[in-house]
Order: sequence, then structure tokens, then C-alpha cells
Amino acid sequence: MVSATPFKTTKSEEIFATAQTLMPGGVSSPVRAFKSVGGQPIVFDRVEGAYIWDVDGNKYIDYVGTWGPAICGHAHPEVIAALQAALSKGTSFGAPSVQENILAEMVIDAVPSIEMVRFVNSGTEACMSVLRLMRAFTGREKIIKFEGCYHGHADMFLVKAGSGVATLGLPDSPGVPKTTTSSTLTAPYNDLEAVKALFVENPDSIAGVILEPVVGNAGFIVPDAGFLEGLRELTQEYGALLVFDEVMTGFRIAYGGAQEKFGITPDLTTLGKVIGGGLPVGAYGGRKDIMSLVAPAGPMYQAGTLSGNPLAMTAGIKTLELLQKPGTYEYLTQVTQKLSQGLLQAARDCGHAVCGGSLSAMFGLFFTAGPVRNYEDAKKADLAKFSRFHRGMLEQGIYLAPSQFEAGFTSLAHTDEDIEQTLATARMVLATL
Ligand code: HOZ
Repeated sequence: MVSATPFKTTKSEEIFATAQTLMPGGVSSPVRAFKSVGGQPIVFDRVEGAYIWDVDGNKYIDYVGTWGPAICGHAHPEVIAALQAALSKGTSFGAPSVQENILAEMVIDAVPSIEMVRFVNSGTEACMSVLRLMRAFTGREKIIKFEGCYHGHADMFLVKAGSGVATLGLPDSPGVPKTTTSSTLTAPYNDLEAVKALFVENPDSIAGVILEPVVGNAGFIVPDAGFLEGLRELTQEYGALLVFDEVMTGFRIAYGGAQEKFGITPDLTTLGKVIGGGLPVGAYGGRKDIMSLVAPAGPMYQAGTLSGNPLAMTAGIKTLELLQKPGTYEYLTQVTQKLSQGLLQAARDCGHAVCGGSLSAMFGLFFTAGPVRNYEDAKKADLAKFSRFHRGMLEQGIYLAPSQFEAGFTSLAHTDEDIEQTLATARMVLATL
């Protein structure tokens, strides 16, 4: 057991009880409410490296990593020092800063598809802006998204969406006008034929295809061989744009994201999470001829008071600098593979049907024999068993994402010892399920 003290969450419970009277569901974002895994969410006090501590003093090995940004480990001393220096100059300028240029250059150098970039404040903002840009550039309205993929909570994307929508088993959200989503076409992930059929039915009206190149919001699902290539060819054939939502995978699957890993260059890319180093940031970028449409260079309007915020830029710059060190992605791959393979083996040894895998610093496990190639497959997993697994691990000091439909994240701070500790705990918990 990681925690030195017995598992008690009295203070968490008190604080969360008050939170529920103040905020819908007691939270600022739905998945963290633990609705699908049962029990109450843990209220945190501090984070450092691979660990988090709750308000009752329990310590956990963390595989959520604040949902992705903490790839160097929480509160990395160099990120904190850079932020302290930046903080002494103020918190927001609402005007150009040199930090924006530095981070923009780093992003452009790293991500194959990005020749020009616009910083925003979240992944949701990046995706809703890129959608407007897809439509502005092509003069077409329809888009194709994939079932179980999540591109933030903008109206047009809340169709068969993953993440919290999948976690809570929600139908399409009330408040989203049908007219807004009528241009959103959907296909099962990894189903090239379904995408082809949509293009054949709508040859001149599809602005583009947007997807998570590696899915993290329906659980962890990798693209079949040839799927991304096929999408690249189809979009080119029909004069549509290909957009990779790399909010989760950017600078995580590889320094240049999933597009570098798979060698497929989309027209546009959205980013978030890692490029903010733990502060709120999103970005969208791509071909210069397309990005030149964005105001004030062009007519497509999009703006933001805190966009390009100097603190967020500083945390992003330092985080990317840390990721540039030799051996980074080799280490992330090795540590995550050990974790993922160990978890699968432990589950099989205990007689559970299980499947999953990892790619660089992202992993997932489904309680079903699989294979899981899309959202329909993911839904066949034993969700009740996942809940019991989640709870058992939590009580023994391992913090996993509180949903079967979220990927797990590792960091440079996770040590071999942390992985051993996690696997020993998993073996114990899996034997009781
Ligand atoms: N959209 C994130 C998960 N994919 C955030 C979840 C949360 O913070 O509740």
C-alpha cells in the first residue's frame, strides 16, 4: 500500500458535500465526479512528480496526470521556476509577447502539419475554431466525425461524443439545436468503408474529416493499419480537409504527435493539454494558406482575451524544452509498456477477459476479450468490473481515470518502482473482482 495511513476520506466527503450545493454535481467538469465508477470523488490538496495527495493525507500514484498535461510529472521544478519568474512580470497582457513567438516556433518546428498557429485557451476552443476554419476555407458545411471521438463540448461535436458524454451514457445533449448538428455526419472509428459511403452520398458538401488519430476519449483505441492513410486519400479525392485532433496525442505519442508517429500529415491540427504545461491552453494550426483566413490576417473571426497568456506560454515552452531531451519518448514508451503489459497479464492470470495496449505515454485496458476497434466494441466492456477495479486500486493508492472511456497517462516522473508498486496492487485487486 502506498499510503502510510488507512484509507479514510472524511475530509474529501465533507468538502464534496459542500461542493454539491455550490456547483452542478459538485464539480467543474463531469468525468471527475466519479459518476460511472461509484463512490465519491477524491478532493486533492497537492501534486508532485508522479504523485497526488488528497485532503485526508492519502498519497496516490497518478495515471490521470490532470487529464494529460503532466507529461513531465506534476509541478516539475523547472516549470515552476519559469512560472515564478514569469509571474513577477504580471499575469496577463492581452497584447503580443515574445513568449508567444517562442512557443509558436516550437510547435511549428515539431508538428509536421503546422506552418502557422493560433493560441486559444482550451482544447474545446481549438476544435470549435478549427471547425469554423474548415467551413470558411472549403465553403462547405458538413463534417465527418467518429463515434466515441471527443472534440470538446461545442454544439456541433456533441453527436455520439466520447469522454464525459460516453461516461455518463448521455444521449445527444439538450440545448443543442438540431440545425446545429444536422451537418455533423458520423462513422464508426476504423471503418473506412463507412467514410467512403458518406463521401459518395455527399460528394461536394463535406468540409472535412476530424478525428483523434489515436482515440483517448472512448478508452484507448489505436488506428488500424491503413485507416489514417485511407482518410488522407479520401479527403484529398473529395477536396475536403483532414483534421487531427491532437489535444491528447500532441507531444505525447511522439514529440510531433500522432502525425509524426504514423507519418500522415493532416491539413489542420488541434492541440491542448501538454502545450500548456498544466495551464489552460489550446491551439489550432496547419497549412499557411488555410490559417491565413483567420482574423485579422483574413475574414474568419476568432478571438480571446486570455489567448497567448504569458504564464501559459511560459509553462508550455519549458515543458516542450524538457521533452526535447534525448531519450524522453524511449523512456515513456518503456515505462508505459511495462505497465500496460503487466496489467493485461495480471488480469489474464486472474481469469478476466481483457484487452488493451499502449503507445508512448498513453495506455488503456478494457474488461472484454476484444478486440476493441471502435466505440461499439468499447461499450461491450464490463463496466461494472471496471468500477470495482477502479475503486480497489483507489483504496490502495493508485489513481486511475474514473471512467472506462478515458485513456490512462504516464509521465517522465513515473519510475520503475512506481510501476512495480502499481502492478503488485493490481494483482491483489484483480484477484478479488
Ligand atoms: N475532457 C477531459 C477528459 N477527456 C476532462 C475530464 C474532466 O476533467 O472531468
